[in-house]
Amino acid sequence: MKQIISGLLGAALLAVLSAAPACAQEVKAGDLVITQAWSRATPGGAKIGGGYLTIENKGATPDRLIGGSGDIAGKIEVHEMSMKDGVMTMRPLDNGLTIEPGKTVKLAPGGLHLMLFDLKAPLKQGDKVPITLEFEKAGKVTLSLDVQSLGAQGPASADHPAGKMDMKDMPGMKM
Ligand SMILES: [Cu+2]
Repeated sequence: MKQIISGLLGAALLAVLSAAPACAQEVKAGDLVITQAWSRATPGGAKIGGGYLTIENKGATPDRLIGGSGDIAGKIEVHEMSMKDGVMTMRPLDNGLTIEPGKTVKLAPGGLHLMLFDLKAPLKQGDKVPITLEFEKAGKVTLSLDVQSLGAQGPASADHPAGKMDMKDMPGMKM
């Protein structure tokens, strides 16, 4: 399994890099414009997944992404990934993610992301997974994540490099 995934990784990364910007869906909510909402397929049995999107604030005041929900997952959190003492770690943004006026915030592998916990079913390539995001000002916004290929979800992916991060809070992430 590991060999197959690493073999696929290069091609899959290319596929994701070229496929993700092609997501044409644009969701407007108040002053916010959300585009390129996507996710990656999860291997069978995986209980967590990631979600990525781009949020532009066209208004004059800041807004904050404070949480999310969806039938697919028991819980959705906004996470930030960063290097700490040479180790990749991630943490939930307890105070939410601020989108300053005139700014665009991108959630992408290796950085900010949505974390889908307790997946009710695997994410499959080609699926459109509806989720609801909650913003402080714009309120609840429903959109769907376009699920890209499984290969990009491999253990060596930039998103959640297995073995390089502190996973004690991630019981579902034994790969
Ligand atoms: Cu995370």
